[in-house]
Amino acid sequence: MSEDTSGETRPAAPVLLTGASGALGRVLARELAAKGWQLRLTDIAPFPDEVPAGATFEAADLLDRAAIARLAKGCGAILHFGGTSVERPFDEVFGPNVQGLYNIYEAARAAGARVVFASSNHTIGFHTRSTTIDPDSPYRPDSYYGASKVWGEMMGRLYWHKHGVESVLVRIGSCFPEPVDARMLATWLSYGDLVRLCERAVLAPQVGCCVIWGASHNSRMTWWEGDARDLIGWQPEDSADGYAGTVGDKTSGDPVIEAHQGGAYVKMGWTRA
Ligand code: 15L
Repeated sequence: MSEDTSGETRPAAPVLLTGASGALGRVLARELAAKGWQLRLTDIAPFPDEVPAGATFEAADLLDRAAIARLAKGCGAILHFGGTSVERPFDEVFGPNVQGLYNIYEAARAAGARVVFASSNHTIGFHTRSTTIDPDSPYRPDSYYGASKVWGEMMGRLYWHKHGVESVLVRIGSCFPEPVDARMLATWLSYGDLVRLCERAVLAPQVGCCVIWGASHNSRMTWWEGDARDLIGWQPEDSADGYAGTVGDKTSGDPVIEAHQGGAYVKMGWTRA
């Protein structure tokens, strides 16, 4: 769907942003609207900011299939940031992150839209920190939340092979204003790098169904390699390295947490001896 062959920085068609009222959604809404993008914002929660110029907001539940299809109609891309974004009891994850994904992909198929999916490092959280993995390494979800993101990635693959719906599956590390602990010296994704990543994921000419590791240019980011950043034309510009002096000693003290890429999520609900 890209329009970037002539250097365009705006998609020709509107872009649907789900999860617009969440922390990352609000950043994307503000920054992409400022670039002149036509945004359709949606979330189950009210949008807490002033709706930016060129954008509209409509509250919708991801489980409302008809509403999601209507919102996606005429869009060239869906930035899917909606759903449960942390570990929760299974029943709270299942609806938005499993059934909701079906509604998103059906809406994308009907609209002929590309999906940029906010996946997570918790799809692979049980890989150890001494291992370097690539997008073809086995899934090792560390939580119901992580397993739901695996399902989202599987839907992306299914809809690409069966229906030709393109997806950029962004395995976000830790996207916060700044790193707050030692793990984030590896996993941190700055807001600026997130916005530029989403921009390229929407504008890149052809993406098929590809995976991007959502982390900034952190010299300790040695756990993840071999993604599709060259295909979409994205390189991170920020780095967590400058925070090493302030957060480098902030660890949990738990050897299981510190051994695994997913950090604290691996110990949530843990019952293993
Ligand atoms: C995520 O996927 C979560 O959405 C976020 O709240 C953090 O926990 C992040 O992963 C992380 O691993 O730091």
